[in-house]
Amino acid sequence: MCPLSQRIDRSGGRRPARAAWCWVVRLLLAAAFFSVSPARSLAIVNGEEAPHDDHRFDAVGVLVASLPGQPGCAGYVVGTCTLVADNLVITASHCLLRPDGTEWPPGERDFWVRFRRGANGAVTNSFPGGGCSQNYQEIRVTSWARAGNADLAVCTLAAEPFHVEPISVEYRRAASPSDPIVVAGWGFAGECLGGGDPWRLRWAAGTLSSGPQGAMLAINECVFSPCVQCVRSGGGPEGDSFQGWAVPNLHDSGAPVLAETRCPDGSGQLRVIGVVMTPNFAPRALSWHESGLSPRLYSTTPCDRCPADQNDDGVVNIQDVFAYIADFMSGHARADADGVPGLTVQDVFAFLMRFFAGC
Ligand SMILES: [Ca+2]
Repeated sequence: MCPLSQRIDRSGGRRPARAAWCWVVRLLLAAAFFSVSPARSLAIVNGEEAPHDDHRFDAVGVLVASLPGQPGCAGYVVGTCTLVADNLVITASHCLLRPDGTEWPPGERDFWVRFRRGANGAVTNSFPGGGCSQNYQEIRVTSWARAGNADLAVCTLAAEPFHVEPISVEYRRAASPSDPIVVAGWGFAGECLGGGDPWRLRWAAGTLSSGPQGAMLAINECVFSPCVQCVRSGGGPEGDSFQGWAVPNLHDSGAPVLAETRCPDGSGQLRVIGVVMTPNFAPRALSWHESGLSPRLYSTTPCDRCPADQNDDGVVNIQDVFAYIADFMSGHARADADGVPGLTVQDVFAFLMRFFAGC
């Protein structure tokens, strides 16, 4: 047998031969461990913990339900959500519903959003369950609206969180199956549904699944049955154990599906392109705009794009004016240019001012 702890050799002589093969076995086991672990860590199932110093992930909050009148820290986790404007979070609407899919009667549940960065700037990257603490921010949801045709909801918070920058929704670029994505959520970490360590903010990189990307984003081709099984290999750049797809788990419902844009200054900008509905699918954030619901959401200009380059071809010319007119007339969210949600004539003026200002 191979002992788990090394006994100190006080004789000063050579170690017995058995100790030599023990170390070989240990080295082989260590090599096997380190060759498997990094690959597995690339999926959100067993995903990597969000770094404390990456402020972009501060906008990803844990959604908590409590009995009326009780604080969020006395409640239970129902999903994940993302701050997309000063006091608005987007999530999956089923997180806010009863298990049978109907709405809670008025006054039967309060909802709260817990952000990992406290008002003092410190980060607590885990939800402690029951018990209250001052180390993070919990803000009550005062109202919420949901899209009738998509599993999307937008919640209005009672206050704006301190030190948390919203992640803008992406309305301008259509997602393609090969796009790299990031999923960040507070769900369970295990390879089986509901298994593993819950309620630590983790992220995972991957690509969207193959196939046409309409109102729904297919975020992986793996299933929980009850553990992760992938039906075929995917196209992920990292080639991880789940074939390059981010695989959400229980309580990752409502989590953002994020596209990362490389900015001219070398930084990376995250933008919400969808919201996790199941481990396999996410409705596009654009569905909210297309549903015409209130509160409206405004999509900021990506950091790598000139605001006047409406057709995204890299140059600013008269074609962009035509493209803007077409977007405005069709009601596309790309025409929302003035920073105020919704399309009005003020957006036309805002676009023309950008156009004549150039880039
Ligand atoms: Ca252009």
